[in-house]
Amino acid sequence: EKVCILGLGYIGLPTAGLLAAKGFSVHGVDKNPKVVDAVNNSYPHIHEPGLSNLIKLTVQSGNLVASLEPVHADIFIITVPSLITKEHLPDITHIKEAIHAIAPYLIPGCLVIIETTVPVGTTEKIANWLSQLRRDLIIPSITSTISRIDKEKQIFLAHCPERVSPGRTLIELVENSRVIGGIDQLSGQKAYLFYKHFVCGELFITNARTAELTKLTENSFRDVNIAFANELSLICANLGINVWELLKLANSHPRVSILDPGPGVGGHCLPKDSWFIKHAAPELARIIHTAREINDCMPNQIIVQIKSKAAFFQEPVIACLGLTYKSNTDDLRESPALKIVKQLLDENVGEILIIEPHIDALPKALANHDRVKLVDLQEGLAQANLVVLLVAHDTFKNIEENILKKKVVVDTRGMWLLPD
Ligand code: SAJ
Repeated sequence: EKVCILGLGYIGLPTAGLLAAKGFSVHGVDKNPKVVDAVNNSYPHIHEPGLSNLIKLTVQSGNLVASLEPVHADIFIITVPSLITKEHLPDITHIKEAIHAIAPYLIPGCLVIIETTVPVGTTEKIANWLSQLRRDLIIPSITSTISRIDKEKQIFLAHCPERVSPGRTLIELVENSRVIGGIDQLSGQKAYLFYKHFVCGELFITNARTAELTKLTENSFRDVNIAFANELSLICANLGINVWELLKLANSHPRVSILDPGPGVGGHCLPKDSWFIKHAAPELARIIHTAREINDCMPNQIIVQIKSKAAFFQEPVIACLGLTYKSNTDDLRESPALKIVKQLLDENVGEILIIEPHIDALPKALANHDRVKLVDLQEGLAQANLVVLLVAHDTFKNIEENILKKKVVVDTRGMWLLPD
């Protein structure tokens, strides 16, 4: 079977490689010519364990080809990003563009799958767009009953949100269970049969709206739980209690499982998805909204802490350990650590030494500042008087205690401050 995947990013490219390795003929589409060239030259533009080899093998075997335009296929998978505006409103422009791009290539019997996390009601919207773009085809809707003749012109549509954690993408694409939301029953079943080829986790079939809200709920659950931990960290700071000890003790209860506080919640997904729920039910999504506000204010809370410690020194030299949005990745999307560093530089708090073993150059957002340098761990620790841990990369675990004892430390991840 031929699969056409739109959007060769964090989800699309690994999925393309995996399907090509399973024997599907995969045509990957991206509007960025650099991405297309990189894939066709067997050189993936994103870092993910195992991805480089997979792309090399599948491109060389001829099963994976990338281009700027879609082709006719049996299955279309949309993995372009959904976005959020500055006003926290959902923006599904890229999805609309992708649907317009595939419309001319749809053939009767083909299946369109939306893997992107989307606001509730988007799959229905897509069904409407498709029916307007292709009046010669029958696009099912929840209410439609399709006559026998029409069945020959029918296509299928389902939402099957991705669930992978960057850094474990190739494992989780196969092992995680998945929720499939068909726009109608037959579409759900068609998508089920497709995912059965490569997913060994369970496959649950439901309707499109439920699948959409399920995905948003998963990420929002995490956002709310982290906000609870962050709120506790602020309460603890106020009461002179070590939050890491508190959480270790509270989590020893069999029915308590609080996540870790930190400098804020980043990445492309968690913050955006909570806002999608808020947008769908503004009056009702109260905890979800408050949680967002708490997590969003964390970088500022950390900046206040850093500034109060930097004030001990006439010439603060601040080693910032980690710049990525979470540990053991090179991913800088919506990183709270990056936000904090940028703010420290804008406010001229001191000289900043960045220690980020997962990148080899400072990102553009910091490039205009002259009081910031990317250094290695040893140099950073030697020169700094204030050490700020922003990301819990494994490489930071083994820093000797007697080195840290000589420094003023802000540990936003509890890596060093957890009592034995
Ligand atoms: N974070 C904390 N404390 C914690 C856990 C995370 O502060 O205890 C922070 C991280 O440092 C990071 C942010 O939250 O800044 C998000 O990290 P994450 O590991 O919670 O999530 P993501 O964004 O890498 O991936 C999430 C996952 N969703 C869930 O775990 C419910 C993943 O399965 C989804 O596929 C992904 O979003 C997505 O693409 O939607």
